[in-house]
Amino acid sequence: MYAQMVDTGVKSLKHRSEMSADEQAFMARIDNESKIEPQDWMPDAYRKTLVRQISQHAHSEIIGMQPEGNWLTRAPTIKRKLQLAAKIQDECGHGQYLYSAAETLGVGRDQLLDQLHTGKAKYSSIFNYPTLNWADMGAVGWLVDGAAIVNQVVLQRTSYGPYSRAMIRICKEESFHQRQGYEILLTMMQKGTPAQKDMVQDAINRFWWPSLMMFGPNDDASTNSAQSLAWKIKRKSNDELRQMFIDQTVPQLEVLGCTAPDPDLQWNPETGHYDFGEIDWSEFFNVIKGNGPCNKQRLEKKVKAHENGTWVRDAAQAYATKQQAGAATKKEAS
Ligand code: BYC
Repeated sequence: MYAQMVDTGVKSLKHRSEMSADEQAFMARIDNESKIEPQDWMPDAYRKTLVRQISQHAHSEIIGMQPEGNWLTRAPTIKRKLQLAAKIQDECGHGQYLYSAAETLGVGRDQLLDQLHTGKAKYSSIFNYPTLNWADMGAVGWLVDGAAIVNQVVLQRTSYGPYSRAMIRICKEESFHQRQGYEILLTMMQKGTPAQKDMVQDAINRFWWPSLMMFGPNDDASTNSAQSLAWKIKRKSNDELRQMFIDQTVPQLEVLGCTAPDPDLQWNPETGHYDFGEIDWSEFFNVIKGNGPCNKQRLEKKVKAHENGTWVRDAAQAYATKQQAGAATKKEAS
């Protein structure tokens, strides 16, 4: 399960001289920072790579609703509940924009959903961890959405127009999510009981490393990076983004008065960055293979929700068919 079965066909980077005239013209547009649009010619592997990444991104937004949905009925106040409900609805909207962006590449939404439901497509590793206490809602907003923004701000400059434009809208909303998460934690740390403060530290302890894993494997193990960077689908490498996230997050951690579960985390005045400890990559690869704490549960819930929604899709389809038939009759009569 979760082994990627969407082969993009990229074996190695092509030298410019090996490229066809179409590919060379395409690369010239990439070099000039022109956006590639749906009707434009593009290499087949560029299209496949985009479908892979955008659909994984869409699936992550949709599956990512589950860990937070778990706390909707237990939010501590009505305001917290409203904020959380709004955030979860935003994530659903992000999934829809992203599926629409993927569809511009000639793939159907049904096909993408089928890949998710049958375990052929991946979604972000982070959503396979459980949310065990209310502080987890803060940690998800602050760390998970925080990591997502670092990645997505850069993706606003991705070379494919519809993906880039979806990212601009999404980033605005993610920024609100990150702040609401941080504010939950800050309130618990400043006004909470000792037990509530312990919950915050516990949530950070559990979400710290998985958040760092969101950026993907180290650059030397990142199979897709070289080609995706050459096509400017990705604009920064996994390790660069991870470092940016750590550098901006540690000062916020200090304001909270909490610590990271990493004894090697320390400021390095020579590099101007934080040094940090080794990520447990065996855990990461195990999670993306389908063996994380919640993979099975997340997928089962998603498939069940899809099956339960069959009547809604059928009703919408019947309505659309009726509207189309009505419009055709009117046209004939006129
Ligand atoms: N989890 O060659 P690499 C959100 C896979 S949701 C799972 O470096 P790439 C939110 C990777 O797919 C935001 N799999 O890959 C929602 C590849 O396998 P395949 C989610 C991962 O694509 C609700 C293999 O490992 N954000 O914010 O060049 C509530 C080798 O990796 C992961 C996005 O989706 C992972 N973490 O780079 C709250 C961002 N990492 O496909 C919040 C868009 C790697 O070859 N995606 N893999 O079999 C990207 O920017 C890139 O796809 C990645 C990976 C940086 C994630």
